[in-house]
Amino acid sequence: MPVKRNGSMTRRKFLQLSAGASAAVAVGGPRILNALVPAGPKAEDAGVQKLFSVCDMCFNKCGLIARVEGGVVQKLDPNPKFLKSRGMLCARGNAGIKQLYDPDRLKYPLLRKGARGEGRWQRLTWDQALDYAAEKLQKIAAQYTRCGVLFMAGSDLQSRFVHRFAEVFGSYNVISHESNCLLSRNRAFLDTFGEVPYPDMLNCKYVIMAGANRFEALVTPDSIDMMTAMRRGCKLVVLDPRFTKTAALANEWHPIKPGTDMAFFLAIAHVIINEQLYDEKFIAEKTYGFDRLKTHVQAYTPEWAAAECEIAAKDIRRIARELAAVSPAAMVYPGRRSSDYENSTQIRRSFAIVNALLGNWDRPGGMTAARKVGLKSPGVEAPWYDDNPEERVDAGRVKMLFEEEGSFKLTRDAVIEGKPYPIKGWLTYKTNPMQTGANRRRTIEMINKLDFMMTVDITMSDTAWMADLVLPAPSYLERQDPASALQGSSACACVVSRDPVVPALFESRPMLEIVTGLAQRLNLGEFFDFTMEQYRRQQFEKLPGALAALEKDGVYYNHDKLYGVYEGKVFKTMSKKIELYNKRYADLGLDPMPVYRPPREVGQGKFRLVVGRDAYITQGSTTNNALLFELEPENTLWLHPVSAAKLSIRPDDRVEVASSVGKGKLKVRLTKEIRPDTVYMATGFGVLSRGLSNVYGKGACIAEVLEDYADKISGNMAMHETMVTVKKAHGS
Ligand SMILES: Nc1nc2c(c(=O)[nH]1)N[C@H]1C(S)=C(S)[C@@H](COP(=O)(O)OP(=O)(O)OC[C@H]3O[C@@H](n4cnc5c(=O)[nH]c(N)nc54)[C@H](O)[C@@H]3O)O[C@H]1N2
Ligand SMILES: Nc1nc2c(c(=O)[nH]1)N[C@H]1C(S)=C(S)[C@@H](COP(=O)(O)OP(=O)(O)OC[C@H]3O[C@@H](n4cnc5c(=O)[nH]c(N)nc54)[C@H](O)[C@@H]3O)O[C@H]1N2
Ligand code: SF4
Ligand SMILES: [Mo]
Repeated sequence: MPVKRNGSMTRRKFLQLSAGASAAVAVGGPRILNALVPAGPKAEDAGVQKLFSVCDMCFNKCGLIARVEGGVVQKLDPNPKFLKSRGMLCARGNAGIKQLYDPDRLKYPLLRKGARGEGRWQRLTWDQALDYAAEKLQKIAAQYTRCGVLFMAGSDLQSRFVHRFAEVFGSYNVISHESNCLLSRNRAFLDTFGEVPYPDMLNCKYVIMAGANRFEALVTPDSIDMMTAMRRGCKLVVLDPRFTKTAALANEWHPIKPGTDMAFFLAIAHVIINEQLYDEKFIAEKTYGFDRLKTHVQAYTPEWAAAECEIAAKDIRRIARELAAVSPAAMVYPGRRSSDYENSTQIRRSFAIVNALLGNWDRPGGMTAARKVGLKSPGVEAPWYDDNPEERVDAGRVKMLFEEEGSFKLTRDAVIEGKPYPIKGWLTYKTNPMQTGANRRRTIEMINKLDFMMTVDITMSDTAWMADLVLPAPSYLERQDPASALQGSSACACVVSRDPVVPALFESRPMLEIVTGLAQRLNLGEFFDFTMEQYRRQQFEKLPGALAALEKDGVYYNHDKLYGVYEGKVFKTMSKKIELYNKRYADLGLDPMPVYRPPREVGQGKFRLVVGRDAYITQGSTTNNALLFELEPENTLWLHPVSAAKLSIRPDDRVEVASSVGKGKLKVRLTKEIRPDTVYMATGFGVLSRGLSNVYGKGACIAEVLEDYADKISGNMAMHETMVTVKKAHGS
C-alpha cells in the first residue's frame, strides 16, 4: 500500500500504518529509495514493555517512557520521575513516534550523482561510503592542511564524537549550532557574572520576559515553572513585538519597538539606582563599577526610553518599582535565543546588569549557578600537526568569539572568501544550516566552494540535499547514547542517557560508529578504540549509584544545595565581582557598559522581519513530521491589518516578501497580534529537498529572506536586522 503523502494523515491512520503496512517511498525519484516501515506485532510477542528514554525532538531532553509492543513503539508517555520536564511531554515530544516511523527516513548511504541539489543519488554500501569519505578527507588534508575540513554538529549527545574526531583528525574548525542561537546571551551573562546562570523561575515573584516566548518556545523546566509560579502569584511582564501565547497569558504585554530593549532596561536601571531601590550591602560586596554605572544611566530616564521603545514612562517607572519591591525574588529572564541584533551582547548585558541590581544572584527566585553533577568527560590526547595554520578560520573577525563554538556566519564568510586559508571539506551532523542559517544563498555559495560535503541526518534535510555524501543515522529511540549532565535550575542537576527502545531501522548507523569507521581508515583508529558501553562506564566512574538510578527512574539526580553556593567564593570575572562595568571590554575598545544606539531604521514602505518559535515546530526541522505537519501544514506571513490595507492586501492573499538577499511567496495572515512595522513567519518551510515529501512545496523559506548580519562582539547571527517589502503576489 503506498503511503499517503500529501493529504492529512490522522493519528489512527498513522498507527495502522506503522503497525502493519509496508510502504514505498521515494527521495528524488521513485527509483532511489524503497523501504519498508516495520512489520506489525506478531501475536506471540504481544506483551507491552515500558522503556525509559529521553526525548530528542528538541534539545530539552525531557524524560519519556516508550510503550513497546511486539518490537513496535506504540506510544510515548512522559516520565513522571523526571523532574526537569515536570512530567511533561509536549506535542513535538508525542510526535517523536512519527520521527521513528517516518517513510521519509534516510535508509542507506547515498552518493550524489547529478549537480548539487539536483536530487540524483546512488546507493552505496557502508564500506563504500566510508572509504569514499576517508579518501576525500585525506585528499583535502594533504592539499589544504587538516584545518581545510570544517566540522559542524548540532545539539546532540553524540556531537562530542564529532568534536573528538575533528580534534584527532587535526582541524580546529568546529562549529556548533550555538552561533545561530544563544551565544550573545551567553557572552553577556558570562561577562557579567562570570558564568551563565539558570533562572529559578519556580520561586520567582516577578519576571520580565523580553525577546523570549517561554509558553511556545519550550524550555524545561522554565516553561512549566513559570506557569506554576504564576499560579502562586508571580507577575509576568512580556515585551515582544508579537502577541505570542506567552504574551497572551502574561499579566502585561508591551509591544516594544524591535531592537530597543536596551533603552527599556537602562531606564529600569536608572529608576532602581536613582530611587535607591537596590540592596546596598549586596552592591558593595558583590559588584564592580556601581558608581560608574550610576553616572552612566543618568541620561537614560524613563521619559527618554519611552520615546525609543514606545513603552510609556510611567509604566517603566512602575515596573522598576514593582520589580525591586519583591527582589531578590525578581528577575529579568536571561532569555535563550539571542541571534537577533548586531548589538545583542550589549542588549543582553543590560538584562544582566538589572539582575545584578536586583541582587538576585544565588538566591531563591533569582539567577542560580550551574551545579556540577560529577560526570566525567573522557578526554583525548590528539596528535599535533605541524603544517596547520595558527588559528580557526573565523578568528579575529570579532573581538570575543567563543573558541569552542565559533561562528557559523563568520566561518561561512571565510570559506567563501577563501581567507585566511581555504576550507574545502564540510561534515555536518544533526544540524540543518540550509534552513537555520540566515541567507540561504550564501550557504549555497559556501557549499559550492567545497570539494566534499558529507551530512549525517535522519531525513533528507535541505542540508543533506546539498551534500555529496548523505549518511543515515538512527533516531533517538533506536540508539545508545553517552550520558549527559543537565545542570540547570532547581529541577535539573541530573544525568540522563539513552538506550535503544527498538533496534535501529534500515541501515542507519550512530555517529560513534561512523567516526570510528573513518578513524580506522585514516590511521586514527587508536583514538576510537572503545565501545559506547565502555565510554559510558568511564563517564560514571565517579558516580557510583547513578547507573542504578538511571535504570530504576530513567534519570539520576544530584540533590546538592541550589542557593548559597557562592558564599565565600569569588566570581569568575577579571575583577572577581559581578561586572556592572566590564574591564575586559574597556581594554578591548568595547563599551564597558551598554551604550544605547537606536536600531537601524525600518524605512518607508518596509517592515522588520522577526524570527520566533511556535509550539509545533523545532527550529527548521520538524515541519515534515506527519503528525506535526497536520497541525501546521504551511507558514504564513503575519501582517497587521492597518499595514495590509495600505498595500491593498486582503485576508488569505498570497504575498511576496522580499529583502536585499532573497524572497518568498506565502499566504498572509492578517492579525493585530503583531506591530504594524513588523512581520513574522515560521521557520522550516519552503524547503528545497524533495525528500521531505509532506512539506515540500509548502510555504516560504525564511532563511532565504533573512539577511546575514552578526553580533559585533560574539559573532552570533543577527536575524532581526532584515528589512523587507511586502506586496501581493502575482496570480493571487
Ligand atoms: N530562521 C530561523 N533560523 C534559526 C532559528 C529560528 O528560529 N529561525 N533558530 C536558531 C536557533 S535558536 C537554533 S538552536 C538553531 C538550530 O539549528 P539546527 O542545528 O540546524 O537545528 P534543527 O533545525 O533542529 O536541525 C536539526 C537537524 O538534525 C536532524 N536530526 C534530527 N534528529 C536527528 C538524529 O537523531 N540524528 C541525526 N543525525 N540527525 C537528526 C534533523 O533532520 C535536522 O536536519 O537555528 C537557529 N536559526
Ligand atoms: N516549540 C519549540 N520550543 C523550542 C524550540 C523550538 O524550535 N520550538 N527551540 C528551542 C531553542 S533551540 C531555543 S534557543 C529556544 C528559543 O526560545 P526563545 O528565546 O524564547 O526564542 P524565540 O521563540 O525565537 O522568541 C523570541 C521572541 O522575541 C520576539 N522579538 C523579536 N524582536 C524583538 C525585540 O527586539 N525585542 C523583544 N523584546 N522581543 C523581540 C519575537 O517576536 C519572538 O517571539 O526555544 C527552545 N524551545
Ligand atoms: S520540550 Fe517537547 S520536544 Fe523538547 S524535549 Fe521536551 S518533550 Fe521533547
Ligand atoms: Mo536555540
